[in-house]
Order: sequence, then C-alpha cells, then structure tokens
Amino acid sequence: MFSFWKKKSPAGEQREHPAPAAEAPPRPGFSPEELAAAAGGGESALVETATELSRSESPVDALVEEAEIAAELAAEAARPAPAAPGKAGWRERLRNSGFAKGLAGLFSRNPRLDDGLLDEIETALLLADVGVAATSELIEDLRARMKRREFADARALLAALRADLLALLAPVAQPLRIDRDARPFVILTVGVNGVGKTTTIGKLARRFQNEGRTLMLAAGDTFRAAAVEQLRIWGERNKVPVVAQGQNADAASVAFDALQAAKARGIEVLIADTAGRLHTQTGLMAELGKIRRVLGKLDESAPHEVLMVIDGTTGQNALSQLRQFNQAVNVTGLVVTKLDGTAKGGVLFALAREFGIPIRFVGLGERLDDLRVFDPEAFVDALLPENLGNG
Ligand SMILES: Nc1nc2c(ncn2[C@@H]2O[C@H](COP(=O)(O)OP(=O)(O)OP(=O)(O)O)[C@@H](O)[C@H]2O)c(=O)[nH]1
Ligand SMILES: [Mg+2]
Repeated sequence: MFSFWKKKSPAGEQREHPAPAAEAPPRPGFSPEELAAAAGGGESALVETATELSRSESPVDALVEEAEIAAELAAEAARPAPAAPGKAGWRERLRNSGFAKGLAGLFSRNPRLDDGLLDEIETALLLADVGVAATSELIEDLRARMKRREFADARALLAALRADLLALLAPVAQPLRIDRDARPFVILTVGVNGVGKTTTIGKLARRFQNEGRTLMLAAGDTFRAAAVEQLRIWGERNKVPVVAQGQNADAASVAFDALQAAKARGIEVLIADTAGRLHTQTGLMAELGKIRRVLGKLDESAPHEVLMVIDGTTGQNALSQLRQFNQAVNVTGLVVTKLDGTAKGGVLFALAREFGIPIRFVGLGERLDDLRVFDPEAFVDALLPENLGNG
C-alpha cells in the first residue's frame, strides 16, 4: 500500500529506522510513491477506518503507527506558511491575478479621470475573465456616474468600482451552514475532471474535524482505483472512516451504503466524492441524478448540499460547466479552486452575476488551510491596488 502503512512492518525494523518527520509528503496531497502504490492496489473493501485497521494489529504496532501519523501531521503543521491567513494572505495569493496586475499598473501612473481610464479598467476586467456582460454593466455604471460628475478624481472612481464589485458578490457570500438536525448532513461534491474535488474534500474533512464534528467519506469516484485509494489515504491520515467498494462499483450504490453506515453510526457529516466528468457527457451527468435519487430514498432531504468544485483557471467555460451541472443535479454551493497563480479569478464575478449560487469556499493554494471561507471583501481588496484596498 502507501508509504506510512508500508513503513510500519515489521515492527522491529520500524524501531531501528523511525520515520523522520522530514519524510512527510511535501504538501497535503500525495507523494509519487503513494499515488503509484494506489494505482496498483484495486482491492475492494466496505468500510475501512484507521481505527479498525489498527485494532487488527499488535498494540506496539498500533502505537508506532500512531506516533508516525502524529509526526507526519506535526511536520505538516510545522511547514512554514508562505502567507499569513487573513486579508494579507489573500493579497499574497492573488498577486498573479490579471485584474490585480492590470489595475495596480494603471493606478500607479496616477491616471486622469476620463474615458481612457474607463477603457483601461474595462480591458483589465475582461483580461481577468470577469466576462463581457458583468464588465459592461460595471463600466456603464461608472461612465454614467462620471458624466454626472460624482467622482472628484480617479481614486474616487476606483472606490466606486470596489463598491460595485462587492455588490456583485454580496448575494453569493453565504457560508455553508451544517444543519444539526440532518444526521448526517450529506455533502455531494461534483465537478469536471481535475478541478480539485478530492483535495477539497480532504481540506473540508480537516476543517470539520477541527470543529469537533464526526465525519465519514464516501469514495464515489469508482472510475479509477487510484481515486478510491486517494480518499482512503485521506481517511487514514485524518482518522475518518471511508466507505468504498473499489473500482467500477456503482457510484450510487457506494453513496447509498455510505449514507446507511453514517446513519447507523450517528455521524454528523458525510462527504461523497464523485468521478470528474465533462458537463457534455450526458450519460455521466445522468449518473449524478441517480446518486441524488438514491440518497433521497434513505433521507428525502439528502443531499443537503451539492457542492460543485470549479477550477478558477478555467475562465468563462466555468459558466457552461455550472449551467449543465446545475441542470443535472441542482447545485447549491460552489468552491472555486486554484485562484492562486491564475490571471482569471474574475470568473467569480461572472458566476455570481449569472447564477447567484452561494460561493462557499475558495482555494488559494494546496495547503490544508488554503481552503478559505469565501470573503468578498478580502477577495476584492486583494485584487485592487493596496492603498485603496482598506478604504
Ligand atoms: N494551486 C492550487 N492547486 C490546487 C488547489 N486545489 C486543488 N489543487 C490541485 O489540483 C490537482 C487536482 O486535484 P484533485 O483533488 O485530484 O482533483 P479532482 O477534481 O478530484 O480530480 P478528478 O478526480 O480526476 O476529477 C491537485 O494537484 C491539487 O493539489 C488550489 O486551490 N490551488
Ligand atoms: Mg478526485
């Protein structure tokens, strides 16, 4: 299997070569050996938990293993954060945004308040993928107010732009609330391939655990053995039970089993992974509807959240993705990932304008704490020139 289970046997060898903390994976993803091992191991299991696995071993093995996991987690926690949390962290992570770059350059030149300035702002918005419709509305509002002489200078116009951008995002800034009456509260994650669904589940799992909630994961991506294993690794690291049926199992049946198991155990939150699929693949999109219906048989209010993960670097294609997924499975919340290092983060404004679906979280990097509750002020201020940001 993967590295830290391999490391512990035999126990004697383990004690001679204790795993140094520095061997922990460099990021909260998966090391190449882990993924390679995962790709090879396609065996199926119903419910596996780290605690159940350790029960079948000798107490010494279990202790050694506990110490190893603790060391890995400690090493992970000790890694220096490239940016502090809070607003400063947002600015640091979003510095590659086309928006931030374009506007910062523009305003550092102390521009004149005229149509040329509006044209330049328009270009910055379009390049950042705010989209034609949202950009036109923003620019026309500013133009009308400029004609009415509402702005004393370019800085006043920028302040008005900030207010307009915040107004666009305000309706979608609705954090995810876990309804305590739902047992479990079921979160179904969906999205196209490679957008960050499984890593987001890992980050969410850690977040919920830190809040003291009990959780279970469902390995509903049954397309690749590696995908099932990827979730199991997360489960084992975080001591969260994972319900899986191995590769090629029916995803709806995995979800059904998981909900049944979570109910029986009185678990508070169940997060189900699904295989990435293109919004244009009608058969696969229909499968999502089936998962939803099957969950509804056990609890008619489930899933309580259909969380669509969108890659923030996708640009305007995100709109057609959301349209199709929403049709198939009624999306109730969004996570926009990879906003660090993209020039296209402006797509959030386009999504907000067109759909009004709550943006629950954004991904600002690959570390566990880089999944942030969406904060429009922190986001907008990170995109605008610094001296205006706090105004
Ligand atoms: N820079 C950055 N990378 C991210 C972020 N979120 C996820 N990733 C990376 O995106 C890659 C794909 O992540 P996965 O979680 O495997 O994506 P997935 O949607 O589950 O993929 P499939 O199951 O193949 O559809 C990984 O390398 C992640 O580390 C983020 O916010 N920022
Ligand atoms: Mg995945």
